[in-house]
Amino acid sequence: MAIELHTWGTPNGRKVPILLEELGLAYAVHPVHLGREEQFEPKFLAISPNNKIPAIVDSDGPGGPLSLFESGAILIYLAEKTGRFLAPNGAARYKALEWLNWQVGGLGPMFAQLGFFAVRSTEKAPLAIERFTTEAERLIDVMELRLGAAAYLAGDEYSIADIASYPWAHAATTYLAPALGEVVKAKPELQRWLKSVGARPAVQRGMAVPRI
Ligand SMILES: N[C@@H](CCC(=O)N[C@@H](CS)C(=O)NCC(=O)O)C(=O)O
Repeated sequence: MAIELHTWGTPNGRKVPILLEELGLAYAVHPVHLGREEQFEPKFLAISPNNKIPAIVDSDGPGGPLSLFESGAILIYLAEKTGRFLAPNGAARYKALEWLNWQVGGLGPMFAQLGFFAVRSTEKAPLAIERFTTEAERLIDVMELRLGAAAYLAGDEYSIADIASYPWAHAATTYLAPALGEVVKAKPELQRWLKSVGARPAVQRGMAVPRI
């Protein structure tokens, strides 16, 4: 049976389809239109009580159907279900979890706040824009430093940490470009990584989900 994926076309929404594409798992997409507030509908809240995408339902879960929200939990679950993109033990596993948590707790929320204050809001709050621009630039510097020391975020291997971070790093060059300008262009290691991860066919297919 296919995995049911509830998502929308935002950076957080694209992490799970990228992994599903990488794994070649069958999945059915259920778009949750955020602009129409479908994330507050009772049938979605039943699987994602925090009213945020992404969420999945796997009818073939451990001991029966399993619903999950929070992209980090979903990526770990799918990686462990298939034994791919997350080392089963050892330092490589913890490095991947470290950078995955860095994305979920840092890169995602800070970039999202930057998008809200600097791009989407019609009212411009200078202090908030300055705060989140500085923080976004700091996180970009952290990523540049890490990718100068390792091919991928977790080390030598492409992992769920890269999958989680790619849609947000990509957003820094597209949706967030009005706020961040040429900042990413000046980071050669980040550019190398963006090119290499973005060239993967599964990443390209996942980034196009959901098709509306
Ligand atoms: N920590 C969550 C963040 C998810 C998230 O922020 N999703 C946003 C879209 S990018 C959302 O569903 N927003 C709807 C809302 O807040 O009402 C994750 O990684 O899954």
